Amino acid sequence: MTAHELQDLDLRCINTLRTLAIDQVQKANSGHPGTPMGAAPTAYCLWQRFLRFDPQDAAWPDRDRFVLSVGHASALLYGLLHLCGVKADTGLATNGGGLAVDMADLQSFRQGGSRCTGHPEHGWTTGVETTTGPLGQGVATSVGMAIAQAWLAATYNRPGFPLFQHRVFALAGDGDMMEGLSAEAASLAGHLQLGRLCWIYDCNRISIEGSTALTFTENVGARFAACGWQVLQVADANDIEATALALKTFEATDDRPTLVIVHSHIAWGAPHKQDSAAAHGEPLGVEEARGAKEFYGFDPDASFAVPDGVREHFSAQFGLRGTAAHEAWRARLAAYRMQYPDLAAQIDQMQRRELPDDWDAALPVLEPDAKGLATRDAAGRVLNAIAAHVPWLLGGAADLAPSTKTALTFDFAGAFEPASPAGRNFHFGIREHAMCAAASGMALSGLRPFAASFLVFTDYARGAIRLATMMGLPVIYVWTHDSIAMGEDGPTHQPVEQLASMRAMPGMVLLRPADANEVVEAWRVVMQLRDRPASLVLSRQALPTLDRARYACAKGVARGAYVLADADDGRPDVLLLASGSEVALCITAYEQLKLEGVKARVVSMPSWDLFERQDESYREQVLPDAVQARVSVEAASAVGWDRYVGRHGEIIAMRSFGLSAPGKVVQARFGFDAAHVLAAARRQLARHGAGGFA
Ligand SMILES: Cc1ncc(C[n+]2csc(CCOP(=O)(O)OP(=O)(O)O)c2C)c(N)n1
Ligand SMILES: [Mg+2]
Repeated sequence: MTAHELQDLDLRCINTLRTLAIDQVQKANSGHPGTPMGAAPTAYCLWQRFLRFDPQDAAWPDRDRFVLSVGHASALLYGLLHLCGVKADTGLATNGGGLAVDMADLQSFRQGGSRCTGHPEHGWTTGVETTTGPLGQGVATSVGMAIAQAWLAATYNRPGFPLFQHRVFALAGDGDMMEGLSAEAASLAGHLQLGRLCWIYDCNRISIEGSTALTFTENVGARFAACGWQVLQVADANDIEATALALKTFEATDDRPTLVIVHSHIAWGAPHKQDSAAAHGEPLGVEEARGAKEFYGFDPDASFAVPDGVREHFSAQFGLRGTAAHEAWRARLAAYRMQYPDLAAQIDQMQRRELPDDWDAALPVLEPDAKGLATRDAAGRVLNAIAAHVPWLLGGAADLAPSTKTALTFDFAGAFEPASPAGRNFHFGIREHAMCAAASGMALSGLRPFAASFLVFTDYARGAIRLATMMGLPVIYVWTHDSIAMGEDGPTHQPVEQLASMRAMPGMVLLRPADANEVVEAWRVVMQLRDRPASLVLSRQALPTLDRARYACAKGVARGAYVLADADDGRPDVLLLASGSEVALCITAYEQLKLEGVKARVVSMPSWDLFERQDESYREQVLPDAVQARVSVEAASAVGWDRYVGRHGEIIAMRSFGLSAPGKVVQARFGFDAAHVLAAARRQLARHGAGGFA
């Protein structure tokens, strides 16, 4: 093939990506055609000439990652997956040929059931490395993927066996660059010198409201340079040789991440809409689409056309390079397995999200202790006991590790820093949102990350937590200082509504253990989750370690709620429900009621989510309908507790923000003491009478 013919073929492929995007959006009458048209050459150059990705096996652990951070430009990604012939993961195949995205999917873009969803959804469409759409999330998640690569390489590569050497690419837009999240993530990536991370910024200077001249006039390149990135410019997106040169420069740089700023034109080739916000988020329209196709030299009346030679060209470059690289990797792994069987077994287990046999060998059992310890302290001990046996359990806090007690303290843990990328303690800095997005990226690469901060600061990270939950990633969040009882820092630091909002996130397993032994059981539950994240919600203040000979065993935590203390005959007249630090108050009230001859039951409810998944008979056993006298106690928003106490039960909860004062004072001020629980129990008994047990 002559250079001229090759150029012609490249252009034909690029224009096919453009027209497929135009047609997807046009047929759906919904979507974003402009950026797929403008960024098609950039994405084409990356996929065709650089990306190492086996179309036969999109889950190959050492594949290069491509993150479409401009999630609204999903039509571009679907065109690429289709033309590259990427095969669907087992279980995900739709119709003919088992492609990740087949022609029928393209033609039903944004319709129910299509693999071509409005925004790319990980786990639904093969080849979508992470769910994107909320701007900034993709690039921030890609930082976690690059962290994972560095850690995997430092931990498992051996001389002659570069098992993990993939690169992580993200395609970003003006919106990604404006979001604060990307600034946090870029700062972290620059500090960590993630040399295998490359963000490509499709700079078309258009967003929804018009030109970025309206709102975004900073020098992005200078900002990234200041963060320690290599910054490269490509003056014209259509010049794929210039893009290739920039990507080669990236490949040759291993001591810092690279930002390639590619100057492009939104809706390039559309006769009237090029360079206009009108091309951002609505179909071009029939005439405009025809005009663009004519401009590209395509038949204006054809839709979803794939000209001769296009698929073959993708298969000859993208396909061949990927399959060859994967093949070489397989051979390398086979030889590695002979020489390092234990390490290979770890890699297998990690990729399958399994745990080593002895992961729970060192879990402690704590003796009763009236003074007790804070659940954050207990959790720190348990985390260390587990992490010593699970090499890929790693993470850190957003500059709060001394408070969240999440430091791994065993001597071989180390800190993840540029000079020590096998370290397992991460210093994410005061970047809660980037920390959580990075944790998602790490989980997507097979690691088992934990991320920690104060519960109140989940507000800063919610966007990333929400996507992790949507993707079903087994990230472990450790949220401490879990109520007003944290005290003197005052209402700004005292969470109130965060518990309810975290419980409202579909799929999130939230656990708020009541004492040290519940913490052990909570960790046992969390570690065994494979398809959803968990939030461990922990106290700053000490909580008594309950006497499990006197009260029920903490194993009940696994069922979400359990009868901790009961009436002697198992027929209580009043139920006291609580989670976390308020359980001990209920126990005190229970003992007092017992002395008075009142039959009470204390139900510890560390996790509503887990409880709701129990069968009806268990739930009835714990919360019998016959007993209507009910009190719930939780130092957080009342939202949701009526589900468990009924319309006529009593909810002791927070109805305002907290107060700056010592924890005990704040607790008493808002009614979180045994006296209030007792008074409420008596009111309930007076109202409902004795339990309805026959
Ligand atoms: C966090 C977040 N805020 C707002 C939006 C809505 N939104 C989608 S695309 C877009 C404009 C993005 O501009 P740009 O990245 O330049 O994309 P282009 O218009 O060039 O396609 C906005 C505001 C979003 N998806 N995510
Ligand atoms: Mg733009």
